[in-house]
Amino acid sequence: MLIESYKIASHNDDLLKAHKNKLVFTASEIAETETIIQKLIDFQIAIPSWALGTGGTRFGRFPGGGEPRSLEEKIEDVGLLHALNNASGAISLHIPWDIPTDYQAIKVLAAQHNLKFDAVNSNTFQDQADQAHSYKFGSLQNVNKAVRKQAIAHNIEVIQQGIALGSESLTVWLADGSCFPGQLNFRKAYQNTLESLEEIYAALPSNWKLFLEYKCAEPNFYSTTVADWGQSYSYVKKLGDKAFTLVDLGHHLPNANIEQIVSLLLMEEKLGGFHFNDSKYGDDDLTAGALKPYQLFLIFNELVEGMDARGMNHAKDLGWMIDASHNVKDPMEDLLQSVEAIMVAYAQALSVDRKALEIAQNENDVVTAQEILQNAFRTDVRALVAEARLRSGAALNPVGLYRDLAVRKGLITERGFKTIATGL
Ligand code: PSV
Ligand code: MN
Ligand code: MN
Repeated sequence: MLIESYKIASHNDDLLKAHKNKLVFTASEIAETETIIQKLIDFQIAIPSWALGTGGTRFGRFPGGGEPRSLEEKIEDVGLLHALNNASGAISLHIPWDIPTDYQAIKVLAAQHNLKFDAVNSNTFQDQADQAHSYKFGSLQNVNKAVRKQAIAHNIEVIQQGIALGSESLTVWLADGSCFPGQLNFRKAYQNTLESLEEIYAALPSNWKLFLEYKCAEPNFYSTTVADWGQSYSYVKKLGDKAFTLVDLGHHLPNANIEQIVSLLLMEEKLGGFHFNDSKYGDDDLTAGALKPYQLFLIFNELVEGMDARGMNHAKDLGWMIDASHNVKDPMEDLLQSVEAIMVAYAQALSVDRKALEIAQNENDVVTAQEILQNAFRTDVRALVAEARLRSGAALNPVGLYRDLAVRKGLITERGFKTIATGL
């Protein structure tokens, strides 16, 4: 299924007048809107291949229809999102769920949809049918060297696959840890993990990055071997210049100050990228910005401040991705909503009066500092985000057009109602 550009153009024509009125008002409220719009046009958020199907919990799964049944169809789905918002120009593959049979054909298909291959993700948290050793008691940390070797070899194979596709980074998320006190020698688990990561790191091409995610709990419920940003930092610091910490918003203990973590990792030159989602209780993987939009804004506020302080390119120097699960919504609609929420938070952060904030901070004027941030957060920037889409040939209202064109219905007709996408 394709969304022809004339359909987008006619949708935009219908909404143009109302949009332009809002834009004029927004421009009267915010300085340098042209610079902000250009930054929004450049900003792309990768879509993970595992988020295109319905998720589930251990209590059940309620799939919608027309889900992608193959890597090709996953690429087509991301292509649809990108056509609608021009902000989802990359797909992140999970191996072995997404192994291409014909690399050249997959690359051609992705290029037809203007998509790049973002980070490749290894999987040592599940046992595959043909594997010799089980990951029941961990992978890179395992007390058994043969298991560690198998997990290392898998990661190196994922790098090879990524090279063939044109990816430039490997994301490692480990389920390793323990469920009961005494199960694990923490020091040895750390050392085994470090040695394993060193072998993987040695296989990275010179232009590649390794991202190490941390997660406070689950699937292990007593300890996780890369549990928080400090632990991830201590590994990536030892690994070398190509290794970075990856922040997944759902992987923190309650009330963690994620914006401060981001700021310090950036300062230490060890922030690699993001997995966006939102949560109330744990790794809920809900739509970005659905519950804590102010937190999302504060995170972007630190990102913009820290990246500008280091002269970094917002669009290119960090990895931006969604990592979400969709239990009750159409995954495509949810992903469009997440991208919109991320763009809004980014635009708000770009609109912060940094000079005034710095003066307020230096004068310990707490009230003014708070006013500046809250003012940026409470100013409606949606017209700027929409304008960025309009200028790049995407839809003024992506979810609205997705519904008007009955995209899901078309996918069900094409693929059938009972489809199961591979994913979390
Ligand atoms: C599990 O928590 C997880 O959601 C991690 O965040 C990874 O990024 C993802 O799975 C895919 O491996
Ligand atoms: Mn993640
Ligand atoms: Mn997660």
